[in-house]
Amino acid sequence: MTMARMLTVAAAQLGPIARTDSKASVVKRLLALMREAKALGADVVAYPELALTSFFPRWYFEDQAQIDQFFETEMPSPETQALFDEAKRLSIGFHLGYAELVDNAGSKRRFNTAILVNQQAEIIHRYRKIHLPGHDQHEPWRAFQHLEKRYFEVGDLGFGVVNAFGGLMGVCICNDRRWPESYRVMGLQGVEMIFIGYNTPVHNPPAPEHDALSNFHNRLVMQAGAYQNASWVLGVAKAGLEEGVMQIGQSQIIAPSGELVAQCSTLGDELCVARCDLDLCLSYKQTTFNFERHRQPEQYRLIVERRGAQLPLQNT
Ligand code: CDV
Repeated sequence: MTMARMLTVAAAQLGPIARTDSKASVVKRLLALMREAKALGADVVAYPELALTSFFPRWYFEDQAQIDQFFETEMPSPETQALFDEAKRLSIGFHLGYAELVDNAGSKRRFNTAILVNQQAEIIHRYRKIHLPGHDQHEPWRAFQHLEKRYFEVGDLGFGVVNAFGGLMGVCICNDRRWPESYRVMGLQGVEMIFIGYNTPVHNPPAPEHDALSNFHNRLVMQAGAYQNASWVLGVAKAGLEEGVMQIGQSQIIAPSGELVAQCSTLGDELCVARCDLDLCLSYKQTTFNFERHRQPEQYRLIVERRGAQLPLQNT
């Protein structure tokens, strides 16, 4: 008989963060959510992408010093130390997204990063966002910018999976969730829970006809990713009207069956909590998605050999 492996997780959705809000004031909000998560029995609390500041890629800055104010040069940093201290005191793990500035003897690299921290407040996993959406030049015609391609480098750590919290944990960030490859690379390492923080504007300037489908697409990709890779998925939003830009909420916890088991209902600071049996992954991993038995990687070569679509030659 299979024993259940229960992990109680809380998706800690954040409401808007103003540009003038200090990191210290945001950390106070994160601490309040952490304490509430613990009181509700959570073993792990998950915060969104770039959780310490307003979503700054919406602005075009020329002054690098101004951009760098949104970044952390160390973790824990003086402002976030309190999070690590409280996590250790409460014995709760956490997932945190933030802007990471790596300074190697004067050579600076910037990443959109998320970490997993265990109940002893040790960083046990780091992921740097790979699918960076948006553009790298100022495009004034847009209602707001999306300059992730300007402010961040493509992540260099791959889609790793780590043994933590009694199971196999993975992380990807926001736009990564729209790409089946993100989930599959983790699925091929046996992932059992995937943490995904996001900042998703309702309005998509290059394709406004998609706006009405923003919440649907959010659910669609995460439910498909969970089911097709037999893994739990936690999606955590920074939501609401932030500096004039409306962002979707619907932070959610999805089972390996693809079913939604918990979801936030506001656009503010809010927890949704689920008691997740990691062993629920097994029946999918051993049957429909038994990769070893059913996958045909030789037939998928184009996925790694080709980036963009090339049309087949016409028959003449
Ligand atoms: N932060 C993001 O990666 N946002 C993108 C938006 C720009 C489409 C997303 O995929 O939600």
